[in-house]
Amino acid sequence: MGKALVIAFLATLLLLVATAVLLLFELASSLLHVVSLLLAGRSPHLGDFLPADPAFRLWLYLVGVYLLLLVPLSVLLVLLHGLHLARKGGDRTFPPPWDMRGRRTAVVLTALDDEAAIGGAVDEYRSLPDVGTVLVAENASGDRTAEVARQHGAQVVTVKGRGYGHTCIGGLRAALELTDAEVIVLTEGDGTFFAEDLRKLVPYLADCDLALGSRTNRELNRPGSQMDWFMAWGNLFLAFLVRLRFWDSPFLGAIQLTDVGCTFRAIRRQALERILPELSVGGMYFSPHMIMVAVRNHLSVVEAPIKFRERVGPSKGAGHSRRRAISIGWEMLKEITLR
Ligand SMILES: Nc1nc2c(ncn2[C@@H]2O[C@H](COP(=O)(O)OP(=O)(O)OP(=O)(O)O)[C@@H](O)[C@H]2O)c(=O)[nH]1
Ligand SMILES: [Mg+2]
Repeated sequence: MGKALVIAFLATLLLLVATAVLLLFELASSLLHVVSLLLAGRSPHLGDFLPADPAFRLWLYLVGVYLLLLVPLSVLLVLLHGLHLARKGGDRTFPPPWDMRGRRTAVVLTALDDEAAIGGAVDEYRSLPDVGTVLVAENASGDRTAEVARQHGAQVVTVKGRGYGHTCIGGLRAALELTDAEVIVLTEGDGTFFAEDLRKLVPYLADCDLALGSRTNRELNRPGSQMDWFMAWGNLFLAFLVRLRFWDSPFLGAIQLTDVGCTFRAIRRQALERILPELSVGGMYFSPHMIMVAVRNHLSVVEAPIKFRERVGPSKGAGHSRRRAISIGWEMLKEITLR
């Protein structure tokens, strides 16, 4: 049902936009008609201001019926159906509760040509008491990223396959293979995240499998961060689509999500072992892919706001340019809607 909900929602949005554009054209032509009447010395009537095309009037009528009758009715049915299912118990499972004290933690940092940022990032994570190993997942850097990471005490993992997603998957796999960590943290080596925010994410693992960071909280965004209005609206919109995709009436979505592109996330070892074979997206839209794989595998996923600041060094992702952000957003939209 989730897929149908997302497609119906997007189709309704498109319908609204198309109707607004058509309405503008119709109003413009009515206005021209009124001006021509005035120039001819005749006084226009109220009807002269309204769209005259009978086909367009029929269109407006049908759209009106759809929006005022069919949409509210469908929303009501979906809500009631979901509430009914929830009352019957549903198929929810909960991970066994965890005592978080002394849990061994490994941190995976993604990095590509991040020579300027990686040293500081590695130092920050290594200074945290619970963090054992810091891995830097790296592949095609043309600069000294790997060398600097090693100098600062990180273990460098050379990942096969270019791209952000391949890097995340390779780094997560290496954390399972090379360490005995019970908590695995994925984050970026570009300096945008605060290592200390692990204290906000990891404690959630006492009661859930995967704790996601969210960068869309205004109060936690530092000046110069990548999260401008466009990125914030885009992430909130796509996060809403994920909620629709995994619809749950009592909580308006099986997962409370406000950001789909935040790399900073912490996961229990057993949960990662479960989903790793299904992680397959190599590109920049890996983040929502991992969230969706987790929900499909019935992992319990919690999101928490974290701080976000300006990047050190040149961006390779959505912060690079508006065009790049739109193309990544489009890939994410397809992933959320069609997969
Ligand atoms: N190894 C590797 N790392 C990558 C690749 N693409 C991106 N990264 C890293 O993954 C992280 C995300 O890329 P960023 O350039 O920060 O993109 P972004 O987070 O969307 O945008 P900004 O933070 O604004 O720059 C960074 O740590 C990059 O260095 C890649 O192809 N290979
Ligand atoms: Mg980044």
